[in-house]
Amino acid sequence: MNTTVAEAPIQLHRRAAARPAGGPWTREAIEALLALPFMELVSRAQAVHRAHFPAGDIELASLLSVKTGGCPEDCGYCPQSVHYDTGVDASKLMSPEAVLEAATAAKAAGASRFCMGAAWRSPTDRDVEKVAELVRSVRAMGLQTCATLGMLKPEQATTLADAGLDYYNHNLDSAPDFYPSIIGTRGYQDRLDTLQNVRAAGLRVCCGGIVGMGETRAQRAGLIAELANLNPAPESVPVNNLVRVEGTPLADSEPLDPFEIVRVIAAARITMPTSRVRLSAGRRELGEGLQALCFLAGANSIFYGDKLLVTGNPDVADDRALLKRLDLPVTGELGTANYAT
Ligand code: SAM
Ligand code: DTB
Ligand code: SF4
Repeated sequence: MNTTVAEAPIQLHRRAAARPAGGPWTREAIEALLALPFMELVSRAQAVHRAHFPAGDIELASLLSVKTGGCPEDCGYCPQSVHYDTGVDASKLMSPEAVLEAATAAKAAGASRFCMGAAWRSPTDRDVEKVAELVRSVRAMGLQTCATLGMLKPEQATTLADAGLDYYNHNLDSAPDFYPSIIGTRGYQDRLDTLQNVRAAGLRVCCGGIVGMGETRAQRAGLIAELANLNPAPESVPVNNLVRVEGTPLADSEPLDPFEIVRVIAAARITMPTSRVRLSAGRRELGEGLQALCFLAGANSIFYGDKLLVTGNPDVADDRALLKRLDLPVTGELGTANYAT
C-alpha cells in the first residue's frame, strides 16, 4: 500500500517516546516527546487530556500574597528576595480580616481555590499556626485552600493538614542540574524533603516549575521527569513562564519561544495524565492565541485574579471572555459537558 507523504512522519513518530513499560519516565523519553512534530505532540496530549478530563473544565485558582517581600532566599527569578532591588517592600503577615476580604472577592468572581503565598524561607511554628487559622476561615467559605510558605517540617505540615488545608504548593522549579545556577540558599534535596513531609501529612501536592530561565530543552525534560516520577505525581502542576522582573538576575533572560511552552504543557499532560496542569505565571505575555494552544495541549487550570503575588495577571473579565469564546467550562460551574460524545 502506498504511504502518503503526510502519513509517514506521523507513523514514524508514533513509535517514539513511549514510556518505558511500567518504569519511571526518563529524561530521554521526555526529550523525545518534546522533540515530536508540534502538531503530533499537541494532538497526543489532547487525546490524553480528553481521556482523563472528559468535561474539559478549567479550574480557576486565585492567589494572594499574605506575606510579601523580605525573603532571605536568593531565588534568581524572584522579586521578593532581599538580595535584589526590585522595589518590592517587605510587609508583615496580613490580618485575617484582609485575607478573608480577598477570599470573598475571589469566590464571588468564581474561583474554586484560594492560594495563600508567603515570602518565607521556612515559616516559624507561630507563622504556621496563624496560617492554619486563615485556612480554617477560608475553607469555611466553601473554597478549596492552598498555601505556599516555603520549607515545612513534618509537624508543621500536620498542623496545616489538621486545619483542613487541601493543597500545599512547593515547586521544584527546574531540573536538578540547572537549579544551582538559579538558587544558592537551599538545595534540591531540601525541596524534595518538604514535598515528602507534605505527602506524609496527607496533603495534596501542588508542584511545578518555571520555564524560560535560560535552561536547555533537556533540562526542561529533566524537570518534567522529576515531577512525573514523584510517587504519586503532584495533583497540581503549575507551569510558570518566567516573569522577568527588573532588579532580579534573570531580568534580561532571553524570552522562550512561546511554542516551547505549549510543548512543555503537552509533555506534562502526557506524563501526568490525571494531574491538573496549571498555566501559571506569564499568561499576560503569552496572549490569547497561545493560551488557547496551551488549553488544547492539556492545561486545565489557571491563576485567576488581577494579580499573581506581586506581578500582574490578566484581568478577570478578560479571562472570563476568553474562556467563553473558547467554550471552555469553568470547574464548579459545569453546565453541559464540553466534549461531544
Ligand atoms: N517562598 C515560597 C517558596 O519559594 O516556596 C513560596 C512563594 S514562591 C514566590 C512560589 C513560586 O513562585 C516559586 O517557587 C516560583 O516557582 C514562582 N515564581 C516566583 N517568582 C517568579 C517569577 N518571576 N516568574 C515565574 N514564577 C515565579
Ligand atoms: C506558582 O507556581 N506560581 C505562583 C504560585 N505558585 C505561588 C507564583 C507566581 C509568582 C509570579 C511572580 C510574582 O508575582 O511574584
Ligand atoms: Fe523567597 Fe519563595 Fe521568592 Fe525564593 S521564590 S525568594 S523562597 S519568596
